[in-house]
Amino acid sequence: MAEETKKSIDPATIQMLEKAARDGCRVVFDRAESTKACPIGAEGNCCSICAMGPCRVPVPKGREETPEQKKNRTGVCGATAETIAARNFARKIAAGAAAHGDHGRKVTDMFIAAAKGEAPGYEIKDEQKLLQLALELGVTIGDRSNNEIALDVGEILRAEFGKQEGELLMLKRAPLKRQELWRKLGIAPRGIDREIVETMHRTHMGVDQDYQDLLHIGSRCALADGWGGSMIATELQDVMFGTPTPTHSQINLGVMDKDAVNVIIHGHEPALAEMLAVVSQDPEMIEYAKSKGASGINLAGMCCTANEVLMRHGLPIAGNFLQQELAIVTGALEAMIVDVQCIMQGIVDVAQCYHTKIITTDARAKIQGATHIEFIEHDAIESAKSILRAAIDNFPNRSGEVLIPDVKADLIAGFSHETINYLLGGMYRASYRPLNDNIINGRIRGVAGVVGCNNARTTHDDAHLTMVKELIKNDVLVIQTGCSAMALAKAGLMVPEAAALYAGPGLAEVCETVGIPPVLHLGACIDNSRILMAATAMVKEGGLGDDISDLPAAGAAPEWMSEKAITIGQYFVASGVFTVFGVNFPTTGSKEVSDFLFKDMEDMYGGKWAFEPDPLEAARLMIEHIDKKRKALGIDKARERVLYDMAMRRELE
Ligand code: NFS
Repeated sequence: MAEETKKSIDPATIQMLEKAARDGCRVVFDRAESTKACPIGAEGNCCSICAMGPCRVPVPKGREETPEQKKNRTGVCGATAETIAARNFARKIAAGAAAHGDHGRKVTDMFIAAAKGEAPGYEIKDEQKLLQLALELGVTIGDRSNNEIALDVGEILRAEFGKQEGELLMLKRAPLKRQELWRKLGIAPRGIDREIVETMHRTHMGVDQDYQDLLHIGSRCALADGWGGSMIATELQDVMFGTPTPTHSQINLGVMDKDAVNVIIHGHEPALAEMLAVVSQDPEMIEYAKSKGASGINLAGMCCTANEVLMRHGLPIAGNFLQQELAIVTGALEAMIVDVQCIMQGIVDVAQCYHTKIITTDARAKIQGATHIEFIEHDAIESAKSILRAAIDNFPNRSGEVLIPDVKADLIAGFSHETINYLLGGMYRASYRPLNDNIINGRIRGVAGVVGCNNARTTHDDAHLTMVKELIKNDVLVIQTGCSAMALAKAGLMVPEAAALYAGPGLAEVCETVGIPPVLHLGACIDNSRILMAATAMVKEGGLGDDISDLPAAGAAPEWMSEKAITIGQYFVASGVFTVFGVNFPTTGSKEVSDFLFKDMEDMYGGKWAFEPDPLEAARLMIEHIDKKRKALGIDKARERVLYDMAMRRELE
């Protein structure tokens, strides 16, 4: 038991780890013990991009290196430790941007198909957002139909992926000063695919071998994700599936139902999940489930697909990244339906210990040993039904012990940046003014975006929870996405009542007045683009400087693991945000590269990286940064003076 508690702070996870051990089933936590991380690779000191290597160039431990020794510490081609670390880092950025970008492209394709009437079942749900996008992109509205407008919008945005020159259209959303800075530094991305390809080319053997230059073009590639691929995905998903509004749901393995056909949809792209949400309500499908002896169909999400359907349908979440195998360990999961990203190959092995069917549905992501039933968007309803039928057919195959942890928490999610606007200002005067005012008067000290994954090399959920509690205790409003949001939701911090329990007095007062939790769930990881938009809205509202880098704000991914997280971190930094990562950092093997990321970038971008595995210390760094920005804005004194007299309370209300 003591061992298990080191692995996770989540009681549902601990209970399932014990069951997995009893059932003789190996899960990710076991593999993390038996497979040690390579310390040289972890620090960025291993180059495997050509067949003369892999070359390992670790810093000698415990002795001072002479200049001569350092000079000789290179790969066979002569690449220095700096080049190797920077090249590895830039490649991670390219991979993350490719993952988000390809998600965005798929959404764009579907959006166009829906506009042409070639994807029955999908339609324009948010007309207002469509029209706003059309205005922004210069698409004629007139008396044209929504589908005609959507077709133009979709085609303009699809062209962003293959664009060869100029700059991405959505860069214009950023504060003017930021746009000018990107142009001046030569990092305004041209086309999404172009930046990814160029980064892959430059990091090929024998091309760009200047670490500063490599990190710089890494920024351009990352910006093509944040203000490109991810932002396009978020925008078009909102138009097609609806812009999220606050919705109540539940989270953790306890949302599974032992009497029903349990189906988990896991991955990232919402197209199939949206359809499953619809067809799982279909009386014909429910009858079919009953004919197999089940009480009905229970659909839940996992990882970012979960966030997508939670935000828009209030569908429950079974868990975050490190819980994917544990849902199978319950013995009550009929099918895990996956699409792309963050799907551990280990689920197939774990499923062999139980009756669960692993169903891959995307042509881009097949797994040996899984059943592949491709989801056809053009015939979405029938296609989703056939996938669901396969899950239902598996219900009678349950065998062995069924144990669903009786652990779940309530949460309120669905805080798109439009919703935050509306909630704060009200329908007739929607604006970020109240947020800015409360930051200026010091009730809210600043804003922190805490995002990212779980990582089996550190206690599951612990760093997320510790960091966020510390931030809100210090009156920092926390906005979240991804698996980090799920960690906080599981711990009960995403309900309005959490403000009184955990937030500092200023933040609690604002949350109670508006009726929001102190920790706001903004969606999936691609929805980090919503954080960029929220930050921009704060700048444009006025009173907090004229660039994102002026805001009393910070970002963090305390349990990151995926390459996408590095891309997100880099576009936060290049957008002017101080960003702290935990667990480990892939350049610590090169002092020069780390110094460049942790120090010099601030002079260039106004934002920089930091690495701090201790979540309390990391929170302290973020608060220190927020206070530094408050001081620069001249609003540091306001915080000291905050006393809540009746007039101020009335003004708040
Ligand atoms: Ni983000 Fe979402 Fe989770 Fe990490 Fe994976 S699910 S896109 S990468 S693990 S937060």
